[in-house]
Amino acid sequence: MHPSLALPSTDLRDEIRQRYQQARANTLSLFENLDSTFFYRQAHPDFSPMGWHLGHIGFTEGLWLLEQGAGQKPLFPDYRQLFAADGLPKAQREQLPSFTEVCDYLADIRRQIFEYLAHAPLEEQSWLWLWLIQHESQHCETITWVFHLHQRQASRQTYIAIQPTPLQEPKIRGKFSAPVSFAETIRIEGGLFRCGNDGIEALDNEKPEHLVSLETYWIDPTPVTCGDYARFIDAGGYTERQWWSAAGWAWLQDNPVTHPRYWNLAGMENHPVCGVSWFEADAYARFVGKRLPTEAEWEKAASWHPELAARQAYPWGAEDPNHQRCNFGGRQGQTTPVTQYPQGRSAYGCYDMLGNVWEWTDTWFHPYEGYVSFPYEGYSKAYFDNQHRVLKGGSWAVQAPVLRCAFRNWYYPATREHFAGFRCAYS
Ligand code: AVJ
Ligand code: FE
Repeated sequence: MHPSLALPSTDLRDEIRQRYQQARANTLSLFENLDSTFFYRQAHPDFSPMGWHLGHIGFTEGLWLLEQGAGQKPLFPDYRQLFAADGLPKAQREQLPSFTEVCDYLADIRRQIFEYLAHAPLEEQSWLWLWLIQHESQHCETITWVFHLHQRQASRQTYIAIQPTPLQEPKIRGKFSAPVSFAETIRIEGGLFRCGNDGIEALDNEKPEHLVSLETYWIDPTPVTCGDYARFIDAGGYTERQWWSAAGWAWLQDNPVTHPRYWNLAGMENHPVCGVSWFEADAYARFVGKRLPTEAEWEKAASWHPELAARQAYPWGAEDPNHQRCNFGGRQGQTTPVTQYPQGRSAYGCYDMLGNVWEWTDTWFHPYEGYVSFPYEGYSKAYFDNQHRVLKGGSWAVQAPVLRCAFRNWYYPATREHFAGFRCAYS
């Protein structure tokens, strides 16, 4: 995995510097021509203002590399309370310095970080440098959806109905609650599968690698599309109790939604559904007589190469993500049709396993046996509470450093503001 990181140490320092610069350029591009109310204001009570995320990215680098790593005194003690993750409640994060001031703060920290990089003990520390770039990448994605929430609120977009595409006959026998095409569902042979990631870039929750025993299962070649999902809506999916779990139905009564969060259908029939809670994903899967895949099932479909009998870092092999393989890095500004990237297919033939939308799985976020926290206890451990579901695969808005089959994201099942869809599986 990441063969370029196995280079001799001067090259590794250059490589890290380049990756840091690339990540920062991506981050700052999210703020170009930004409406200043978007910078300072919360778009939603659960999420911080965009400007806060920017300051927090700098603060976190300073904390781990300059304070913990280089042993320096806090550089900007006045910003600690504001930008630390455990500093202020989200509602109190609107009192921000200006964009220019935050940029100066970030640049000052970066200057010192690059001085430190010239002599930092990378032999024992490269994982921390790689952790920080993934930290920044994840906040970039949050910045992007906070931006989208603001934008949609500003333009008050509403649900527009579309014509569903004609139904195809089911090709596989079984008792299905709704007509749906199983023709292209992919069969994945059971057996022992190696899950997780012991690579240098792995976050704490990906480690250690371990064997999981899977029964033979079938998985959809693409995420569920808006066209597919429109049938669920039109068939009364949001009003019929039968498709919903008890928790899902209770959630729906408290949150009477009628379509996904990012639902604007004109011309989007072949795009993946984006902005659904886990409950909606689960209800849709029941509606078509399927279920959500477990994390291990998803990971095998994405990474296992049956002919080579080998696991791959990316669905297509070992080559780093690029724009021929998947939709990521905000380049498209939105989702793309689910079959747009044939070169990104997994060995089993699944499209869009990386990029486009995160995919909900049936698995609760839990530690693998032998889990050890880093760089701090609260990064993952605080969320091993059987209240968060695992999502896999990354969205169109994630940066390359977090795109890989083993990466694990997690949210409460009720969260639907992030760029998440799902694909279905069955046994
Ligand atoms: C893994 C995306 C849920 O954004 O809350 C960022 C990642 N943790 N800073 C989040 C994270 C600390 C986390 N998610
Ligand atoms: Fe953070």
